[in-house]
Amino acid sequence: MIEELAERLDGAQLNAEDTPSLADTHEIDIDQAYEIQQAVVDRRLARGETLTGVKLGFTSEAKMAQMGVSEVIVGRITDGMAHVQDSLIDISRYIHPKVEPEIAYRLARDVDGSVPIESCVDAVAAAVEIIDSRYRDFRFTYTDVVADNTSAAGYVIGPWQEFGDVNNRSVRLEVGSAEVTGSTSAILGDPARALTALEEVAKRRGIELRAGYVILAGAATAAIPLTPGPVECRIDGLGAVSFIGES
Ligand code: 0L1
Ligand code: MG
Repeated sequence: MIEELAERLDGAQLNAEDTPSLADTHEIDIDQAYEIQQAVVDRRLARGETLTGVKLGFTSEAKMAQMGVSEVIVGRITDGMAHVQDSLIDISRYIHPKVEPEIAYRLARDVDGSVPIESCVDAVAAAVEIIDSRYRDFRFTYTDVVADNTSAAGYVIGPWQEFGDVNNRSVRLEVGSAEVTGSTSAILGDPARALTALEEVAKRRGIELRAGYVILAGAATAAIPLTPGPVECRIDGLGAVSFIGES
């Protein structure tokens, strides 16, 4: 079942075609969901992609309450998802992409539990995450979204800054004429808490946190649809990150 469902999710991503919720036809527990995620990621790696980091989801109280869970979810990001700042991004490769303003951290050393995770981080940046659930109409259960690598699809990182406190910073994300604003404190009350939450889940799920990895700490606002045209995310004190979506 694990490989069959991973194949289905991987095919949905490759063909940019949605698929029904796995929960419609399968009973999957959270352990199996992370196994499916691993099998999905393994397919990307087998095609030559490389792991570049990890991402967190469900980092706002509102989203946890909506999903009826009390734990963040963790997915994997690869170089195949990475886009360069100010580049043109072909959004036709996605099914129904949305964007989220995020804080990105960079690991300078492996996280092995010997020192606090904060001391493994050397840089922080404004980032935009592109999420693209492989499920029809973004309709999924908690285990569905874990299996689907937490909707990971793309990301753009702004200029790296020296690691420091980035809580209570205002956030603005613009996609054409659509705009959403918020604060970095929406990420678990302080984005630094995403680091400890990540370490705990990663340890339990056997997810490695390696030197050089990017950590996408979670959304600071609700996601908004990614449409063709300019996208810019600005975070107070961290500057801006932007790209242009083209269809
Ligand atoms: O990165 C995220 O916060 C999204 C997690 C998955 C849920 C979704 O696709 O909305
Ligand atoms: Mg996100």
